[in-house]
Amino acid sequence: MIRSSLIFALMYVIGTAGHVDHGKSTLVKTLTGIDPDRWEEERRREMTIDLGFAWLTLPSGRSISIIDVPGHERFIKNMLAGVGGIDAALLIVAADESVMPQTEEHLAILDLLGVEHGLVVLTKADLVDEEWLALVGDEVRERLAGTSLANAPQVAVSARTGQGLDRLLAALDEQLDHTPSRTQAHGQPRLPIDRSFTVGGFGAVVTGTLLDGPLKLGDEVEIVPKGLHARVRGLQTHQRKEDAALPGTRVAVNLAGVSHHDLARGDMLALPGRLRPTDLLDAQLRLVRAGPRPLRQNDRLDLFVGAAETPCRVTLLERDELLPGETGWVQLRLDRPIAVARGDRYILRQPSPSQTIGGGRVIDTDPMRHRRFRLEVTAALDALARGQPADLLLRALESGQPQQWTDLLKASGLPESLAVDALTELIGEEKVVVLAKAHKLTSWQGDKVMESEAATHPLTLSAPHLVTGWVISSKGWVALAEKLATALRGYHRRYPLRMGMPREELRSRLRLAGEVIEPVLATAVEQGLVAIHEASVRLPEHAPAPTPEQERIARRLLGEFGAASKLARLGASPLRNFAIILAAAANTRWRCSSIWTSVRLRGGRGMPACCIEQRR
Ligand SMILES: Nc1nc2c(ncn2[C@@H]2O[C@H](COP(=O)(O)OP(=O)(O)O)[C@@H](O)[C@H]2O)c(=O)[nH]1
Ligand SMILES: [Mg+2]
Repeated sequence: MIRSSLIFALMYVIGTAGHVDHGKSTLVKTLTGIDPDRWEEERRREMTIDLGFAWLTLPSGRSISIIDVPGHERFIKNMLAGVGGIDAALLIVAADESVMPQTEEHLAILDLLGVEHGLVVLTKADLVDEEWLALVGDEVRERLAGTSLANAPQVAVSARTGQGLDRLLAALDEQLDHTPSRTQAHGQPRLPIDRSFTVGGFGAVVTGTLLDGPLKLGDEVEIVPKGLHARVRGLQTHQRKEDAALPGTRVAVNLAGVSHHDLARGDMLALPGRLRPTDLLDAQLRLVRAGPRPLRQNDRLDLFVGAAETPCRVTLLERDELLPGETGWVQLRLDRPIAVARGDRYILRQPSPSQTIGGGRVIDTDPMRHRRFRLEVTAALDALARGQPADLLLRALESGQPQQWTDLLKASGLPESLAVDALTELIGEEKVVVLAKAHKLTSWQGDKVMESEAATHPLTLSAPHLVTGWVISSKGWVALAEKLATALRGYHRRYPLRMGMPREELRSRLRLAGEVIEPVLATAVEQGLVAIHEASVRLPEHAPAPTPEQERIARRLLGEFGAASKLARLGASPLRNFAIILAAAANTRWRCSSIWTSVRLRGGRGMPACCIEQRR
């Protein structure tokens, strides 16, 4: 039966961590009834080699997945493939042995991955007395100080006697009350594949912790970096069929159109074309405090990110060497392209002797090859680390707009390629408007030309197009357009006989810089907000006409000159023009010096005319 996954529930993925033989797998089996040691060899050797998966419902009704990891240092790669997508950790320390090397290494990894939620579980409590247990608790607390798990509560349990198990579940529930769920993420789904196998009659199945967005039955997907295409034929979470899987949950995906022989741990399942593989990364790197040695320029290390791993070389961008505990900007040059996204956490290990060196956050997945010791490079990375490129760009824009693209680029501190991508994204989301090119205005003579020019507005962005361009946030544009309309409306009310407001007057009224009024007007024309006639700007619906008051004055003047009856014979149109001229004279700034009731021009028909002078 297909359960509707629209029934919304927050889900969490919990990972175990800790030294080999400290009771991780036993605890998972005791809590869930599921033996996480799946392989015959694991059961025979009583040792976890690969990742194990189990699930349970907490007292609160919350559903959690548990990833059980191997503790033995030889299998740390498998541990890293599973720990990438967890929300919280159970750091497991056997009460009879206390902190051991892989307790430390797993803790360092959780810290580098930024896992802030979790519990310390002191297992095998049945083997020690209270006093000893307290000593172990103190030692663990000391080791946790300064790490992301510094505030993790401790619970003592025994899988053998059942002691503390209820308290453990309650404490976990309480931790998750404060742990953000990723279930509601609405980005593009991606699944770092941690297992691939075949199920008789169904074909390829891959599993992983789904990230960033929901995956649906029938979705077309791509396997990155291999470039294989497939279709989602089946979805399961906790062995239940679903028609959609939510991010932040463990998912098994049955794929049509691809063989499981072509798939492996470390591949990424994503929507087609959404994730480009990369072999060059910009990243923030922190070295573990207890690291073995300084990191030097061009050192060779192993990179672990998501479920993927590859050898790489490290370019230290601002230092000659980085000491244990220090943080710096690096560029990672990968031996093989992998699928990775901005913001992903990663781990670096040295191959021999095998040891975790450091890790951090990926900042740019499509950087240029940087030269070292460049201030502009590290400044751009600093900016990127502070936020998403689109947010940074919008923030920089809103600090003063409209802004010329080249200035905005500088103000945002972003590398150009990222900034152009961010701008394209913002335009797509209708959050930013690129103002039309000003030069169009000069060629505009009348409304017809304006319309045809408007149709040539560039639909695609390129950096050269932007170089001289002006940009404004959509909010800023709406406000500016409103000010523009208000200014024109007021002007038309005061001077109904004038064609429009002089551009220069409008510019100073709107407090715009000299060079920006033209692009603003060009855009307003394109959007049909204003029309332009020579040097004046008007609302499109405005046509010069006397007010009733002006009409009245004009008629009175005509009457006073005793010409009304004669003029009337010239027809409505000239009379109206003449009335307008007279009415203009009635305005404060002008006066009529002489009026001719009929002027014959080059032998044409008689026209009413007058001479208007500015008042002194
Ligand atoms: N006395 C006692 N032994 C335990 C307890 N939990 C696990 N063990 C034993 O410790 C050994 C290692 O356990 P296991 O779960 O495989 O450790 P892992 O390597 O951390 O997964 C096994 O022989 C377990 O039976 C416990 O609470 N009390
Ligand atoms: Mg185990």
